[in-house]
Amino acid sequence: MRIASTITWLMLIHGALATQRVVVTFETREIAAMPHKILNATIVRQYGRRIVLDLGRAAVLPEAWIGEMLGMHVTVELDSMVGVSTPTWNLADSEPHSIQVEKLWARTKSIPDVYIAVLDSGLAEVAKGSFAHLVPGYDFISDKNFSLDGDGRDPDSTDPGDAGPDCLDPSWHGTMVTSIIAADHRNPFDVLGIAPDASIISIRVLGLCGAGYTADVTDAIVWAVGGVINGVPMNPHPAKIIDLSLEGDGKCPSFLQSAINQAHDSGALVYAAAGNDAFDTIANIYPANCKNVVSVGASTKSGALAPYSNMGANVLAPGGDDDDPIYVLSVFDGVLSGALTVGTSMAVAHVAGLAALNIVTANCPSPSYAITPGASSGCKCPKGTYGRVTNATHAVCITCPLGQYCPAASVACAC
Ligand SMILES: [Ca+2]
Repeated sequence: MRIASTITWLMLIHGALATQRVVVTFETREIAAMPHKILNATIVRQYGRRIVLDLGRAAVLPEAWIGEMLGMHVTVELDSMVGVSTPTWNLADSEPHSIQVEKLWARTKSIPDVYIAVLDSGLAEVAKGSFAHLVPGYDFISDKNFSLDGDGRDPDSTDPGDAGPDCLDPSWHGTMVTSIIAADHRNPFDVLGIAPDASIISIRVLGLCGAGYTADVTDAIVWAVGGVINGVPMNPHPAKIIDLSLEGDGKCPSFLQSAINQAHDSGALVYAAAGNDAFDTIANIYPANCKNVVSVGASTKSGALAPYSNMGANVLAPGGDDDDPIYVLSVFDGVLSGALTVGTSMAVAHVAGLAALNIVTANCPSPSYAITPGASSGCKCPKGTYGRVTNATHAVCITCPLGQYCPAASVACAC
């Protein structure tokens, strides 16, 4: 049986890449992850139970033939569909557990005066043309051994690729996250950003293998909201929304908390990933566990907590799973491409994008945000429930599924 994400896999290859590709589905992800050798074909990527095969200029490769080559039963799908631009499951109004953003787009796609700081690995050069409103960011990576651009801090937040000896493929994480928030709808891969008319401040804090120092993240938060950082010119566009699709282990460091408090006091909304460790609590995951942060866990197409998502976040938003991942912009072989990914990082981006819409529509009482830290909104879910973003204007309290951990007071504001 094939799955809904098939369409997005197919979209992965229309556009810049002209060679023929197929998606091969195995019975388990363990089998898919095993080394496979297939004559005249290249394995492009393994994803969950699937691999993507590049067949070069081959005409048609029968399913039975590939199965025989692999020595097992597999499902093979050919790439033949092009030009699909309808919203994927995580965005569509027709999906009960998406953020249902289509109707809201008829009212606004946000405005350039809404500045969203994305603290991540930066933006790939080839992706920059796919955003309508990029304003100057900054590279806050201070350690030359992590920066991969040959120097420390500088005004260029371009992601040079974060691969290294211990991580052979660059993640393009910042590009994926930012595309969920604000990809221009005219991009060649039909990735539909949630708030494409908002302005993006891409701030680089994650380098080699997607890692970075918390102190750099801390400075970047202060800078993002217009604070002073020695040696760095002031940010002329203070952010109202901060996306922290990153996680560290332990209590919230006091220096990080101070920066978050400064952002909060400036009126900025700070969203952080619950983390992808399948823990039953975020007590030891920062910045999700910091005060004045809305922590975001990942939900699946069916509305369930995603299997990798840490529990105990303030709200859930689409992060996807192997069967129904999230469609994003990324880079393959040096060129812009559509791609599929999952994670609480992607869930955070959904909430950040929604916030950029809600600031404009003012659907909620002042401050005009649907999803605000409980301290300022007074909206909290009772014990035994958690908040879930159900559409563009509401986060509602959901009863905890049996056996799942819920924090005593999750944040959710329905308005
Ligand atoms: Ca640098």
